[in-house]
Amino acid sequence: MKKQWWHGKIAYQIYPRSFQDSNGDGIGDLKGITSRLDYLKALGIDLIWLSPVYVSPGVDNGYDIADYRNIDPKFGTMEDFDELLKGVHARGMQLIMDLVVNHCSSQHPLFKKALADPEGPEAACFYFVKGKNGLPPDNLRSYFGGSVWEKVPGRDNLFYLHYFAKEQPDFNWNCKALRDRVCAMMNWWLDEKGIDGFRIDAIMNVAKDPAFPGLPPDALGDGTCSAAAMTAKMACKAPLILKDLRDRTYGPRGAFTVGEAFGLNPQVLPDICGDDGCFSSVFDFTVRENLEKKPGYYACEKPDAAFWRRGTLKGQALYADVGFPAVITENHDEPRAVSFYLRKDLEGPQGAKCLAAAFMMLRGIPFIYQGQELGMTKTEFADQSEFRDLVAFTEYEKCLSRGMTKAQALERVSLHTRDQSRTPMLWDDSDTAGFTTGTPWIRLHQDHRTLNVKKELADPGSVLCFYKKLIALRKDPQYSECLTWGRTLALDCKNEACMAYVRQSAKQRILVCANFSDKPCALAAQGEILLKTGETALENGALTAAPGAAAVVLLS
Ligand code: TEU
Ligand code: CA
Repeated sequence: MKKQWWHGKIAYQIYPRSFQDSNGDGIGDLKGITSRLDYLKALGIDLIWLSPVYVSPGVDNGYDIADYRNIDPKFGTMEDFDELLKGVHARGMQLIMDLVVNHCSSQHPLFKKALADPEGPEAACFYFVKGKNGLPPDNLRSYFGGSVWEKVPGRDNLFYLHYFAKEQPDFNWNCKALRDRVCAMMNWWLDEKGIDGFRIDAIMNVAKDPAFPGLPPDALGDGTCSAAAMTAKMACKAPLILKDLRDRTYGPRGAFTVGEAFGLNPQVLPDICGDDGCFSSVFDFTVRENLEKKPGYYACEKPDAAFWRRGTLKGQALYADVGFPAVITENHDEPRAVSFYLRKDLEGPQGAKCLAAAFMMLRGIPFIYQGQELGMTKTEFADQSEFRDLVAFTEYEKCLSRGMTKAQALERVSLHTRDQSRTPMLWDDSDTAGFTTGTPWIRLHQDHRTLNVKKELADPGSVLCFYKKLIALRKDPQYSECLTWGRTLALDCKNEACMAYVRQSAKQRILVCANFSDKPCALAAQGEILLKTGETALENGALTAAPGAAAVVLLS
């Protein structure tokens, strides 16, 4: 595998709605982000991924785009964007935008024209398909629930396709005119605006079987099958489409791309993220995919640290000889990892630091999600009216229909909801956590008086300061070669909840051990502790770590 400039970067995801509000309307915005760039720089961030800020009706919080070349007024203006980009570059950082092109918004002018004339040229950019006697063409189920097919108003037997909400019609990537439009738009952002690359949303979904044959019903048991299964089935077809996209846009420009690519298999990986792959990198979702297979929140209890450990190490092995993954434990679709994966008694700063050590030393580009560096835990939603995500509402109903009580449904949705990671960033101990002077669009985390940037910056033992140390260690010229490119060798600790691995380069071996169990764990090791948290000891040829402790050891 060729070494690339992006391999040593530390990335940070900003969910603009929830990062920093600058005008008191309770919604985070671009000016707010610009005002916090020094914070990110001081943390050690090189690359910022901005979730969508384009013009959008906001059905899926910006992942439904109505105008790809303008900024939504709730986030500011194009001038605000230019300011932000200037500020990022002035600090030696880079900015990548979210590219959402599996689908657009039903309010996009192209789709409006298509809907008005389903036999016209614009309609060729989407999927308009005849049904079966007024019923949908096949049994595929949207990621957000219900059929992927929506009836065209005024027509008895014609449907359009949407893998996500019905307000997010899927583009037809077999249509040349559509591809030309997307490429022109991307090149405009790269060449005219000067952004540094893209995070590419839900991208494996572009490969579809145009015969729409349907698939065998899955575990939901209502005769439908998730669109995810179709995407997985079609995975090997995606590179044909995506290499063309690459060659016409970011490829020749040397821009960085990270694909959100669910449904990969080992056969397709080299084509997706190898040396001649479609993208610079892809997110490793090995942990997540095991959860996504479930037919709904109702069928999915809280996972544990052993589950996280197994999936993470499996992902490290999967990419080892193929490509350089982007590694995550949280994003705007996933709950806070400290609460989701760890035991109750580790659901706090100590557990957060232990998880940080295990995560930040992995092979790949770490993408830290806003608030993760504070050790943010689960937000307590008092009742269902506090949810904001469209998925939370459908999943709540699904829980009830499966016989859960309202209290059980609230608890289960609270565990999984995408709203968990979308509650406001906690900047200080004021009433609204320094996020806004108004009323936040979604409730604040209950611990904002004690869990916030201001407090953690002042406390050298905080989660935030520990993240800084981990980032600095990764970048330390003495160890960066090994921590960037070294292989990951999984170690067996005889304890499922203890994560241990060695990063190994030609010259060095660095051991990482993080104990998420309730018993001390011990490993044979000799050398020098580079960084640690909690109670650890390195003596008599062994490393011991108390529950919740972690250490990074330079092996001799
Ligand atoms: O997500 C793609 C995706 O398939 C899943 O993460 C899915 O949205 C989630 O598991 C449903 O509970 C991307 C974005 O990250 C997400 O925010 C968008 O909603 C989605 O695409 C549509 O653009
Ligand atoms: Ca605002």
